[in-house]
Amino acid sequence: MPDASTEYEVLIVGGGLTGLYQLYRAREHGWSVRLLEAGGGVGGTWYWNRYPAARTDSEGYSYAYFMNEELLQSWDWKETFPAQPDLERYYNEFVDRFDLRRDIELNTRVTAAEYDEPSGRWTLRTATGQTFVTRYLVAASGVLSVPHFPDIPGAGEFAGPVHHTAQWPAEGVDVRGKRVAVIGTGSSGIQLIPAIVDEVGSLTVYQRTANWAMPLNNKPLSPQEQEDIRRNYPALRELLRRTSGGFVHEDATRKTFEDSESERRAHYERLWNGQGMRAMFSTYADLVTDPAANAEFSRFLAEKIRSIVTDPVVAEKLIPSDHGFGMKRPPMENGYYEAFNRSHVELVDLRANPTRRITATGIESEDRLREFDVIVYATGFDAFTGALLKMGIRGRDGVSLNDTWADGPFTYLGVAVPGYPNLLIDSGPHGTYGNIPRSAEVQVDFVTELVNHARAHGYERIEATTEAAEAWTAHVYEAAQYYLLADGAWYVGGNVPGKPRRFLPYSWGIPTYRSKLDEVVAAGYRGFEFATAAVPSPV
Ligand code: NA7
Repeated sequence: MPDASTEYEVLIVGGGLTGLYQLYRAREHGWSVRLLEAGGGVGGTWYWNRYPAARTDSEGYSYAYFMNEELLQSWDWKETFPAQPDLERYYNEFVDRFDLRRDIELNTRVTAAEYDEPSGRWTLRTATGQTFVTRYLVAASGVLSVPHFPDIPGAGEFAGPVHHTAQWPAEGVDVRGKRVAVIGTGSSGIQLIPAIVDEVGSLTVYQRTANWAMPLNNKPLSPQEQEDIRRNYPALRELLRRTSGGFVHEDATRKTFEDSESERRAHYERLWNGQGMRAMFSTYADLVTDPAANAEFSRFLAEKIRSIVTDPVVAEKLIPSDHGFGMKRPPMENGYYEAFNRSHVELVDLRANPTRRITATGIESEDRLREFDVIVYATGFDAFTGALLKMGIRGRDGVSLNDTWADGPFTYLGVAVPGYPNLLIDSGPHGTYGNIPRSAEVQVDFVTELVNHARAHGYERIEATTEAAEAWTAHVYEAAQYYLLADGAWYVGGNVPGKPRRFLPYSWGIPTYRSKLDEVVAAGYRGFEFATAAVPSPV
């Protein structure tokens, strides 16, 4: 038997928006539960990503928790797209309002999780030497929670401060008048760059792949707009359940070339002036399936970039040449392209001018050494699988999840893995994707009812069958053949060297995912095997 220092029915790993919602549900159903969180506070993404101008690309009111009317009615979103401090405040208020904090263990990073077949329990060990025992291990460890640091020669030699956007210090980073390097031009770099451009002495942006960023067009919400939002939550809830990504943007139904050139142009302009991720969903139905349609919209965006960036050489470097709009998750920007018109900003194109090494004083490229006071990595995450594979998960017979997933993840519904009984996944590969709270709530609600089903029937073990996981994994991959995808996209594992290239999210849309889960429930949890009391240990 494991050395049961502290035993629970359910342990949730991760105190981001998904894990907190799971804890809320667990409490509602009276489970014996504890949530373990690596950070010093709650909020996950919104605890760690404290870099200037970190904010959501989802409209805040669509990003809220929707399960409690009082909570909805009592929170005002001050801007369309809330910034990190507001979101961190929101999750703290959530935790306090529902008295969840007493079940949360902060500064507790899980480093090993081992399944013990005779007892049917998981034993978790933490970086601080604690041991927890649980029947159900619910992983809510996030899809973008393990920062990716590129392997650049000499990386440890730089004498000045080095920061990753996803590990930004709470006290901030003093960049005033400093020579700053930013490596990476994904969503994080594209938010950060214009936010610090006025403060820095000089800014050098290291770009490996140019990105198609569109204006976020954030704005403050007036008291009247806030009131309208509060009044319209029932209709909004319906809209968010209907749209494929759980966003406020309606899915396009028309195809690109059904419209004339001038109609297309007018539509594209409306999207450019619209807010948030609208272009991703509401451009045309064939935007990321038909290469000609995609090229048409990408050309429009390229013109926009040329019209903003005054140096034509820099403008061309900022226009992606290897992928079209939407083949990677598009960043939203606020003054990003304009930043390159400033005389103290330099763009280093890593494909034309690769990095040789990092030195004590700066970054040495093929052309020359550039000296810096601060280096910032905005180099993204080991997405979807990173957090699960870092947790030291070992299932039946001590088999490591890293071995089981060596060629890519293998799951049933993105929730369970054969050979790993009672491991339930709330956020990981093969689950939904889109406006994260909207996709997470579907998965959390399913996991909650799955555990309730087992409890109601006196079962103590839940395990997905291999056949069900094979069919689900094939279903997940099938979606990939319909989409135009960039090789380097993090949702195919393309951003982390050595990671298997696999299509990682469930991309048939949240409504389809929900209906698949409903079918599984209606069929008596088809694809799962349940067992009553665990195999008794030999005396
Ligand atoms: P992303 O979108 O993965 O962006 C990371 C950036 O870092 C991207 O431009 C990468 O270039 C770049 N990168 C990665 N490795 C290197 C190396 N070795 N050298 C230079 N540049 C590198 O992460 P973000 O944090 O910006 O955004 C993640 C998600 O968070 C975002 O999509 C939203 O959903 C919120 P690459 O394109 O791989 O060539």
